[in-house]
Amino acid sequence: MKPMDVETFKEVYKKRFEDVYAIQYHMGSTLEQFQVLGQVLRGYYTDYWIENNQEKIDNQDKQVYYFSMEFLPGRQLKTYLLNLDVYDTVKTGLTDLGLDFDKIVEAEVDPALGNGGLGRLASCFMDSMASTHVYGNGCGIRYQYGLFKQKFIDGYQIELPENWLRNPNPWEVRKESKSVIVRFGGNVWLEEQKDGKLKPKYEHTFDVLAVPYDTPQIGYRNGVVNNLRLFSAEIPYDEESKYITSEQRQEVNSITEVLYPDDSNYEGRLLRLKQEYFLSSAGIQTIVRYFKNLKLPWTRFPEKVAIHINDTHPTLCIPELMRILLDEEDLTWEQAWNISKKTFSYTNHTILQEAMERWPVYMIESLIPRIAQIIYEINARHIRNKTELYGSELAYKTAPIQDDQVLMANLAIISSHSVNGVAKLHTEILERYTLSDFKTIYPFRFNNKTNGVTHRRWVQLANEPLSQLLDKTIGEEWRFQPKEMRLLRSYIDDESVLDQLQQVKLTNKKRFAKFVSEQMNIEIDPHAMFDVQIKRLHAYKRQLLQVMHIIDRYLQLRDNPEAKLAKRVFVFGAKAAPSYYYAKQIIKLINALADLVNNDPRINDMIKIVFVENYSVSLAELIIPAADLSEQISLAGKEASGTSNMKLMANGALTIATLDGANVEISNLVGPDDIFLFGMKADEVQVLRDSHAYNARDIYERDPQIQRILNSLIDGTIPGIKSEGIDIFNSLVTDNDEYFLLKDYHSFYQAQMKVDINYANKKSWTQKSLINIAQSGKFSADYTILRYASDIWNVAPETEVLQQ
Ligand code: 26Q
Repeated sequence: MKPMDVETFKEVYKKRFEDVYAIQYHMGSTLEQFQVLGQVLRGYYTDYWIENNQEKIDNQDKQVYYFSMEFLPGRQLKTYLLNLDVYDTVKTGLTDLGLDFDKIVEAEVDPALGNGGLGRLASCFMDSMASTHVYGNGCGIRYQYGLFKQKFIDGYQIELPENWLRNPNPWEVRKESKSVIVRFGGNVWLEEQKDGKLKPKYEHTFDVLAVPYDTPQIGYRNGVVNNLRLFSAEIPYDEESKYITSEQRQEVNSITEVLYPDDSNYEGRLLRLKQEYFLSSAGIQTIVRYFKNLKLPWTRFPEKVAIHINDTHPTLCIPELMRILLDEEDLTWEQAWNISKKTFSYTNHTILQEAMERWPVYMIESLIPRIAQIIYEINARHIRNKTELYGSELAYKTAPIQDDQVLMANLAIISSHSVNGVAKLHTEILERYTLSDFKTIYPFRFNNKTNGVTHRRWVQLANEPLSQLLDKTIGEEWRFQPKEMRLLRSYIDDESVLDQLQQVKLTNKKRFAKFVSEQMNIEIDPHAMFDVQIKRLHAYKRQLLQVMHIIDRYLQLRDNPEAKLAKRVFVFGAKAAPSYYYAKQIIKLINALADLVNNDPRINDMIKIVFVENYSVSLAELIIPAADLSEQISLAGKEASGTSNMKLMANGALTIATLDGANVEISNLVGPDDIFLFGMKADEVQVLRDSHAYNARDIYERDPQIQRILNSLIDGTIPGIKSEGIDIFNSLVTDNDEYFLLKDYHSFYQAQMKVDINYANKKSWTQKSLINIAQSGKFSADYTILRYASDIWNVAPETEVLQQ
């Protein structure tokens, strides 16, 4: 990498500051200081970026395009500094100049262009692709407003707009000259050409300009700079655009105005469909333009391009590529179909039926008529071919069009060469149940790719004290090769290392405690156990199960302040979809319980509840290193993978978990002594549900412990709640407890008591924590990406530094 020394950096920084703001650098605001640092850094990395873009054209290496409606990158500054190997130089330089490095870092906005797991995964993958030499290009939407800002008012969630682009974003580059037109609506018909071929003709279409904004994705000290391309919808600036009405102007702008805030509940809104086609069409046109520059025959397209679709949201990429190949490039259906199938691959992220995308045919027909025709043709051919081979029942059951709806998963599966789940258990459930009909027809199409997380962001940057301890103890190789963290295992009986590990945790807990004190006015004891559940609020994730456990402890402590229970701080971070009424009631319940518990002198500060407002990537970076216990308590069979489980593990938290998603793999890696398992297994849940024998009211009536907890929801014990208590009570008792909380409660409670006992023994707890850290390297997204690269995308990165 290019050298940069502290003195040169300081000179360049000062000069740039004065040029831009015409004041001395120390007179600037933190935001101005950040902006200038951004510019200086950009000046430093653009050479690499240009070089990489040129190499891409010269070498003609196969490109991967990762399409996702969501990216959740978090702040970029520290990642750039780390990966460019100038972190210490810049930090020292700024400190020498009398500036506050940490404050400058915090001045960057955290782009919230995603809801949760799926978006964050996309960003971990962008980081890992660059770091493992995979030529990966992210394709997404530059929403003007990201996921809403969450506020609590009187304990209720209020949503405020997240205007993340208020200040200039120093990393993005607007590439107006690379814009493309996306066509909506109008009429389309096929007209015979002179050569006898049919060509579609369009009239009265509504044209939107897709303007790309590029952000570099810099690899870890390897000179690779990939690209994240986000498209923004604008009015085309030709002569005719002068006559556009203000309604039309508004219609264009609305396409990329705001991210849909639902993460596990599909709602068939026209605007969402517009967003999906907008991304698909803009991205595919860009790829086609790139490929045409290579001047190769179309049959070689799949050799040069792999297109991955992150869940079904960008599935319209498939008929869009077909459209271009058929209509604009004059390929036959068979040629186009073969090329498409070899090019596309699809990841499924959910088993929840309510999250599956189904678009009414009439919507697709009126919004994108030519695409509708292509989907009809895919459907007709599928039924014809598969009926011949497997009979009509299977053919119809797997068809993309059913009951006048387009089932996006079906379309994605039949048109791709690879379908993967995101954890072993999840893939098994897909193959055996959810998608078993497809498994019959395409037995080799399915594969598993367990999710991963980037250790650069989640350990190296978020947890500097731990990173230093690792360097000192096992050397620095783990930074390139996260599996090397396993070397830590041999220090399991090293008192000094265990002591230092405890110190690291304490340091991180103090940092979080300071934040909680300053921002929330709650004093928490850094020696208490920090028990953390951070994820979207959803019934299947069972935040309510943890609430039941807290109420249980609270009531016990109120009866007997001397009860033998560990002192705990319960940390929650969770946003609810604005329309998800039940989830919002649970938020109110947690806040009301926090009010009660945090201020009740009778329990001697043995419990504190900290529900952080507006949970985000940046807050995760603060909370995760401070966690002792990681709550992964979804109903078995519902959480596709989970990724906070991996991040928490890597930071030395112990996991309390059901055997769901990637928890199964965590459990296998650490062994039964170093994880707290409880609850029904996925197959037991299935059996119980199918038997229709579950009776929650019965449990409530017979079980005094559960009865007491649930009664506290309706008898005034928690003064802050109103109708919420009754509704939540009813969801469990009257509506038969859809997610089996009452069934799993005792097992959960037992596991929590075991946690208490284990926590009392500091040394053995720290040993368990050490094992968790040591084993977490296996979940590096670098390895996940290498498996996508070799098994799905068929690209062979230069991996001299990274072995799987
Ligand atoms: C779909 C249609 C209309 C509007 C919104 C949506 C939509 C948006 C986001 C549907 C789903 C999502 C997000 C899903 C998600 O985050 N799933 C999580 O993905 C993680 C990464 O694989 C897994 O670890 C989690 O288990 C899974 O819940």
